Amino acid sequence: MGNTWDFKAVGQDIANILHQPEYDDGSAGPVLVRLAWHSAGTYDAETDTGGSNGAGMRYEAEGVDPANAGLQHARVFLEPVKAKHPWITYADLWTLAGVVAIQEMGGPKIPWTGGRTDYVDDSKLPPRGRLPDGAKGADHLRWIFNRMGLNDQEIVALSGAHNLGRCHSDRSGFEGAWVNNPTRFSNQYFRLLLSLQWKKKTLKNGVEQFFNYDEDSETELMMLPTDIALTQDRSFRKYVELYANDKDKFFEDFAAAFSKLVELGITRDASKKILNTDNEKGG
Ligand code: ZEM
Repeated sequence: MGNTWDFKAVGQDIANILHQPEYDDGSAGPVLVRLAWHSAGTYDAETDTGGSNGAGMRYEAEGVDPANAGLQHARVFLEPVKAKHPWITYADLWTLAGVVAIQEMGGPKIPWTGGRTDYVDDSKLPPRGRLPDGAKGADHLRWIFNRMGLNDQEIVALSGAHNLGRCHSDRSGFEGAWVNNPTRFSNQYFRLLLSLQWKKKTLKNGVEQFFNYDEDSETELMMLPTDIALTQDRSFRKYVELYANDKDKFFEDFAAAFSKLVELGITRDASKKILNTDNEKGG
């Protein structure tokens, strides 16, 4: 590809760094998905501020926001990829990494287009507090996601990313994984939300969370208060039931919502020709 932007080659190299035997459940995938989500989820439609453009987590204000604790691991995993393809912006790299990781972990192909800039526009910087708080309920979720321009169905679909990864007490204060195989993308999260009995427990640090001891696998699985809220709110629950029963519909809706998420607030430089944006590894 020479001097063109070969996103496909980047996607391949992202796929190659996912296997991390020493880290968590053996994969960088889940934390890369969270990096992509937190880079984009600061968007505010009304003021057109925040979003993945600018890759603000490189700087202190956003980088050491407690909401982003742990995401430095994701950024470090991606450094060799950036070093090999220095032309790619961090904003593109982080969002593409999420898309590639989801696909490599068995999830849907997500449409993704490059062209985000790393230019930090001070007038577009998001204040802290724009990402959701797992200790809260349905009203909070709507408040946060409606601000981005996302609706009930998209909130539930995107929450299905909790099929992946785990909570770390030194990052969020919560602990445990949502599903037994947290490096495999599926609709298991929705099925467990409905099929298991979730009991509220207060952790030593005072944080309230829901747990279920799974006899089959002899592991303890967990849900955040916001996850449980999806089953208690009538409008949200309709989609939880839909996705628990129809994996293909979940994959389709998740791909559309995630694609929309990583496009929030993006303006592309029309003077630059974006070549090979059809990311075949991830999108
Ligand atoms: Zn999460 N998420 N999230 N999320 N998330 C965590 C972990 C992961 C919420 C939340 O408070 C938390 C979305 C939505 C929401 C992922 C993806 C996506 C953790 C644990 C918390 C507390 C962090 C830790 O301790 O390391 C809340 C309240 C959400 C509102 C609905 C959306 C949307 C996501 C992507 C589409 C992923 C992949 C993880 C696992 C990270 C890891 O390191 O394993």
